[in-house]
Amino acid sequence: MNHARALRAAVTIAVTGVLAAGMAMTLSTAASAGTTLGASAAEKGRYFGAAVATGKLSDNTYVTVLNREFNSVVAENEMKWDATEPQQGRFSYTGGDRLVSHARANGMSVRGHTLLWHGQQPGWAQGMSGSALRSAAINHVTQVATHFRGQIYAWDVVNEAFADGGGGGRRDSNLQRTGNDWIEAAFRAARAADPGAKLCYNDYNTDGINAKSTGVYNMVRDFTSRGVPIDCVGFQSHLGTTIPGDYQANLQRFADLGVDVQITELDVMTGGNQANIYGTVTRACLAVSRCTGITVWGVRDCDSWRGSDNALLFDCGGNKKAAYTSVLNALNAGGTTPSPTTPPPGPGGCSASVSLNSWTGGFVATVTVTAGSSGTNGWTVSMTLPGGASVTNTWSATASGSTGAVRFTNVDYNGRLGAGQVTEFGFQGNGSGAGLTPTCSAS
Ligand code: 9MR
Repeated sequence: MNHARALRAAVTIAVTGVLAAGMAMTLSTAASAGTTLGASAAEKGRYFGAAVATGKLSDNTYVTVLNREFNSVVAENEMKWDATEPQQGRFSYTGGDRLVSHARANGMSVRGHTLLWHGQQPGWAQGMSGSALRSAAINHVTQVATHFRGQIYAWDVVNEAFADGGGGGRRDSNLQRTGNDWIEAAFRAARAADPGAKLCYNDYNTDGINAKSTGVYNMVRDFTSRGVPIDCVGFQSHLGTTIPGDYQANLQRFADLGVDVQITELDVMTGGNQANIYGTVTRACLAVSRCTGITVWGVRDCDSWRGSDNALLFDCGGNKKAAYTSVLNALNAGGTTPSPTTPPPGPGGCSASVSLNSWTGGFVATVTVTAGSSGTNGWTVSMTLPGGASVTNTWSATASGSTGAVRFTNVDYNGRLGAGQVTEFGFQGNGSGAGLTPTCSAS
């Protein structure tokens, strides 16, 4: 039992003092279970997100379910190349910015999807090749990641670059034909543009151990061994009526390479197994300590690209399906390993954790603030920098001091957090950030 549950258990026992102790414990267990996907995932140090079509943000049922249940969002289409750079060098961020402000206003984190992909390229890029395409692609990565700098938890830097079938090799595309190193060039450009974002490779049909996922695995192993910046791998998990028996083992083998893993586009064919498969995916993520969160690819069945598959957690009226209950029960079950990067919130107050991207002479710290069971009106994170280290630049927080004991206070848009909600800020420093231990206090 974590602190929040212990506190609630104590409160429940106090108010039900006339009941037998066993009865009181039964009640307290039920009361301590999270009641929304986001809050329950946050209790396990993870996020639970949905892909959003910003055009639906004016649909009341849609927004009610989205805001109640999810604490992370990703743009279903609005941050893709055709949307963000419809003409070469002319950038358009209307939809992406709208999603980011919705997320900020509601204490949600944002996944960025996607900087480079063979799909949904603008016409002008589809017609390009060679070094002209390479420089246009890298410029796209730099411009878009710079625009959203500090606001994205994790970017799908490259999407779906591996071929289906047995070879485990790259997919042919105009990007691939610019040279096999296009993926690492994209990751390096993304890191330079937004050093605080986690950088992911994202793909489908990689949900078990197979030739395609092994191809990705070999690339990630190569990148980490050569210092190419990669932090995470996304497993889309567009599933049919079965789930690979080695789904969890596959996540674990990537985590063992030293990267985070995320379930990024989950949806499951309707049918007898749907609820079970959703539960199995959720349990697999909870069992892998570096699995930091799950995103479903839409809110209601009728919002899904899969049409009549009825592949999501809510029916078209916004009602919870059996699959929803299966996910929630899995999130609320005990005995799982918390993610190292986002600890569960304590009772009341807030908690904070830090992840570092370091190089010789400098570092970027990304700090995750998680509200406790009472939520926050504002927060302050304190930490002591090692000797010789100093803060040079801060985003999504205000720093007081730059050396020694430094305090970071929320800015206007990220101070108010609901119970279990998560926000991030970051700072860049000179020197070493090794051993930073943040403490959080809430107001
Ligand atoms: O859900 C997206 C749909 O609205 C678009 O029409 C489609 C176009 O390619 O892309 C869908 O999202 C895809 C995602 O970006 C990458 N993985 C597969 C998703 C489903 O096709």
